[in-house]
Amino acid sequence: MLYMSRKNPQPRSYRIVGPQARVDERETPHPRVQRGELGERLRLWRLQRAGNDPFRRIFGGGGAEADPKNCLQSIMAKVPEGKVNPNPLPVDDPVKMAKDIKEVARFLGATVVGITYLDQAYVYSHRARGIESMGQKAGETIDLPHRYAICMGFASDYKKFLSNNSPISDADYGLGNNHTIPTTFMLAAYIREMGYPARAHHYGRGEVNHMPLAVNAGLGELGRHGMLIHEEYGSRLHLATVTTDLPLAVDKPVDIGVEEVCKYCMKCARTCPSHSISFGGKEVHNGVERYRINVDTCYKYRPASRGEWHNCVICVSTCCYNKPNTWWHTLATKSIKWTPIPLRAFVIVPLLWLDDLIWGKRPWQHMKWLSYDNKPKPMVCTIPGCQAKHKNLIHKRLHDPVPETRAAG
Ligand code: B12
Ligand code: SF4
Ligand code: SF4
Repeated sequence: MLYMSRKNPQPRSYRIVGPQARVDERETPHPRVQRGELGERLRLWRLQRAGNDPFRRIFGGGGAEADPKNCLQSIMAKVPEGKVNPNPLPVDDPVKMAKDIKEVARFLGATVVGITYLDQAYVYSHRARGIESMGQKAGETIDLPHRYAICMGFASDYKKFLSNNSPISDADYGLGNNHTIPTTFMLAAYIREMGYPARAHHYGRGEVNHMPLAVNAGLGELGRHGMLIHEEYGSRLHLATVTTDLPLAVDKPVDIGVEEVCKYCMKCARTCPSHSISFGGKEVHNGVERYRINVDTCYKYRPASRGEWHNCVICVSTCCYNKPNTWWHTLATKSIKWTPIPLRAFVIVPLLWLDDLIWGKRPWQHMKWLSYDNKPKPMVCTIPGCQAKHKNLIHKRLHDPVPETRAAG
């Protein structure tokens, strides 16, 4: 079925240009990799990626090797949904209710919250996995008739991400994913106890594409690297959603200047080790004009970690919006936002110059934590007798926008 999104004002970081088809979860990257459609090497990597790292094993990056009983994601995916209280609390003022629900979401652990209508275009059409306890079967159609989406972001640790890519950034990424689980679970349960249906969509299980909902809910804008950028936290926000019928006032999409910054910056495209982020413009896909990454090459880069890490977060840490929460970061982002659109380039270009000068063209920090140390390790060559010191695991090369040079680099 095709959907034409009309309910919200058009955000600046994307444009609806035609009808959108609901995405079949079975055709999204993880199930495709699991079926071997992106090659046997990647399929095996996904199955055997746990290694011995206890963080990776508890945070759900365990593949077939880790014990699911030690993993919150596996446990929570199976917990059935509670009943809706048959005596609903009357809601006279959806504006006040929205304010209260945001406060509850923050109290329960979310860093930022916004509310939008649940656009059916962003509900998966069919589920990839069956969950017996929920009475759900793999391959069946998804019916999620809720009216609202409460969109939440959970901030990762700025410093730990700067160790990218390493077991330290990986542990923090895994923790962020897991933070989404209890908060959405408790918020959905809280709303059901108020007498309204509600469902948690978190890292353990979910039926929605969080990103477009979060953009519509005003959490941020879509960047060149294909992710949501929040004014304060950049892209180091894990996203999660609670869908519900509780009457709520909705938020509006925001303009924080990402549209102009991404035109000049391109830092993520220069630093992406797999060349998955385009130096070019937006493209039209499924009725939406937006920046889009090469998903296959991004995914195929993961086994390059040789077991050191799981999730590449280079584009998250590199993004010039990814800064600690300080007065000078607020000053920089506000000055872009408050400058009239035609004049923004005059603010952005000097700020980007400063960004490269102070933070480096490829932000990275040497870090030690527990027994982890992200110091580049020399690659051990398996050719008998070879004495050469090969390249290390830390990718620091910058790419050039010219395609010929990129291919050579
Ligand atoms: C599969 C998946 C991946 C795959 C494929 C990514 C992709 N683009 O599809 C791989 C393994 C490559 C991947 C990588 C990463 N991912 Co990922 N991924 C997902 C997952 C589980 C499903 C996405 C999906 O359904 N894709 C299939 C179709 C829909 O993809 P698509 O057409 O290319 O559309 C993408 C975007 O354009 C956008 N989108 C789709 N339609 C529309 C419409 C509009 C209007 C807008 C604005 C956007 C939009 O959503 C899609 C997801 O990126 C989501 C969680 C979720 N349920 O949303 C997380 C998610 C998108 N990933 C996330 C992150 C953080 C990452 C990584 C940094 C970490 C990592 N290494 O795993 C990298 C970043 C890569 C990048 N630059 O985008 C976050 C993004 C957070 C944010 N601030 O935006 C999410 C939301 C997980 C979460 N709960 O926080 N991921
Ligand atoms: S996650 Fe890594 S490989 Fe994928 S787009 Fe970002 S920087 Fe590139
Ligand atoms: S690094 Fe620059 S170009 Fe890439 S998403 Fe962030 S602001 Fe946009």
